Amino acid sequence: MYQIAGLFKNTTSYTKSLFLDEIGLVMLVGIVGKPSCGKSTFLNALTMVNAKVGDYPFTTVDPNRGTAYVRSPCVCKDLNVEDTPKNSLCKDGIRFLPVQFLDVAGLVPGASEGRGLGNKFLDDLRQADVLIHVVDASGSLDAEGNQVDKGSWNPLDDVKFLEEEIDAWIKSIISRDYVTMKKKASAEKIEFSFLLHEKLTGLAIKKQTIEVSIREVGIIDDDANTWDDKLDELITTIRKKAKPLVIVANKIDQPTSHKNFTKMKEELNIDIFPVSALAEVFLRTENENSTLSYSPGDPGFKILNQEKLGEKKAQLLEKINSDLLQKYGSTGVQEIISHVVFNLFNMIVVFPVEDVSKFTDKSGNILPDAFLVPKGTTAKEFAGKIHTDFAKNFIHGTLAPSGRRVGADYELQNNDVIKIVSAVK
Ligand SMILES: Nc1nc2c(ncn2[C@@H]2O[C@H](COP(=O)(O)OP(=O)(O)OP(=O)(O)O)[C@@H](O)[C@H]2O)c(=O)[nH]1
Ligand SMILES: [Mg+2]
Repeated sequence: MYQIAGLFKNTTSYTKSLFLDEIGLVMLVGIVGKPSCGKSTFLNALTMVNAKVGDYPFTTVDPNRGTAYVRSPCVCKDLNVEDTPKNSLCKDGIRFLPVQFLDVAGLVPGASEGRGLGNKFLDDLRQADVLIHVVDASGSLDAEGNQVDKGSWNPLDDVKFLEEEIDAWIKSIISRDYVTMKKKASAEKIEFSFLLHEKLTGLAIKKQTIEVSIREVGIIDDDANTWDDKLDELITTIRKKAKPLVIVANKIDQPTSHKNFTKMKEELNIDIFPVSALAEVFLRTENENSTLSYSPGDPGFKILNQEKLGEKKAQLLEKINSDLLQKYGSTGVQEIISHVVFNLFNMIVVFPVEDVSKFTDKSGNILPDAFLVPKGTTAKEFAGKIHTDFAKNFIHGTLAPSGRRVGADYELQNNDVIKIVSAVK
């Protein structure tokens, strides 16, 4: 049994499945933004890893990593069993599935040409499935993260510059060999999508994403003469698909933030999430100190020990309650994980087992692993995520508790419990 107090730390109670990271079944979310916008605070709010925070630019140089958990109703309730999770946690019939977060150094204009800490941090983000752009919604920092008069900076400029900078980074990778690629394509009749996929392989960009983007912008894949004019548009299209950006309006607790948040929502016309990373860290810390009871995502808290809390913190809590929780419904941090996993990526949860009558693995653990996979994943693709040999030698899948046999093309459903039967022992 895990301890509730340890649930949201990177605790030892979270037993890692052997193959989790190796096969990329855990999503990786990169946290980006200009210096001092609150990236490390946001990581701490999600994971309580204690990354260093400072009110000066470039506090973070080397990336910080942490695990946060997305919630999903667990199948244990429907099956009426008490589970023994291994790769995730289960509390009161809710599974908490791990999602990895990476907080990197701040991004300043011109980083792709080496300014600030240059491209190093972008290279740290190569494997990220999605990027969260933390924006200082209070508008109190310039482009370099230096403090300016509160509200005097327009956060919309941050959104634009970050997109441009990531595009410039991808372009710099392509540019190195662009001329050679074109020559090769013409001489050997090789398609652009093939060459680009090879070039961008380190960024974990799928070939299909490149092919779709090429079609979308109207480039002819095997005609190098059509590439130049649309190259910038192509890079932006690929970036949007391969590294989608979620915008977080951080420091929403500040007086100048609401106006900027509304303006950003109107002008960008996309989902923007109001967040106070600092308030979330405070609430979670006090929960761990047992002065109050608070669970991430809760719309409120309950004070447990007024005396230990002290007057100053009690006043701060009152302010958090009136200016933040009552106004926005929560600190906003937990919603972002759900949004990324279930709205943006359309993930479903699948439970692989060995024994379909007991829902156990080889060691008798009940519903040990729960994996997030994209909706539309087939039984065979899922087998391949567990082990490439399982896909190659796939025979069939067996669903629990029905015992129904399913073939390679069966599309997995949310909360499917499945045994993969393959010729590999
Ligand atoms: N009011 C308020 N302050 C915040 C919030 N989040 C972060 N801060 C403050 O912003 C400052 C910078 O926070 P960091 O988390 O170090 O910012 P960063 O983006 O990681 O900065 P670099 O590592 O230098 O790029 C600190 O003083 C934080 O306390 C928030 O939600 N509200
Ligand atoms: Mg930092």
